[in-house]
Amino acid sequence: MTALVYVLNGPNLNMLGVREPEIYGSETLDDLRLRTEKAAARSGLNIEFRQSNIEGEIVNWVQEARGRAKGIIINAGGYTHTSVAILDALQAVSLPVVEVHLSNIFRRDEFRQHSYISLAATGVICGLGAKGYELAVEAMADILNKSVRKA
Ligand code: DHK
Repeated sequence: MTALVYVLNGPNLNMLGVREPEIYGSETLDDLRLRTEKAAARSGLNIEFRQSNIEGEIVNWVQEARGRAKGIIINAGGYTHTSVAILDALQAVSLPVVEVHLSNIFRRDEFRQHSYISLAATGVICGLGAKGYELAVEAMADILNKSVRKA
């Protein structure tokens, strides 16, 4: 059976396309979803692609992934830098996690250079724009095929 992977997007990613395109690119969230779905089809994965501006909803989705999905790809947006709750949820479900960011968070404001999510992530992809989502899917397929260690 084809493995299911949750692709979770945090706050303000619904604004892609209009939001600071010089930083986040010109593709919309829908473009990103299509791109990610195509990459998943190539890698033999099924994805559930979601976005929320609400921290608790993301926590609920991470918990829901347990038992349903084989892994989680997450761009937690601004919650990356603030959310102990999302980190706790990711650690609680013990699934492989690939963290992704469109921008290179290490070339930006100092507060963006720390990620709570990274503490639960097998790997992090950032700074490669929308392509990063395709790479995250490929990486997840690899992790699931090889069952490499989760952290
Ligand atoms: C997206 C956001 O919304 C920011 O809050 C993060 C991340 C970076 C991104 O690059 O995709 O700092």
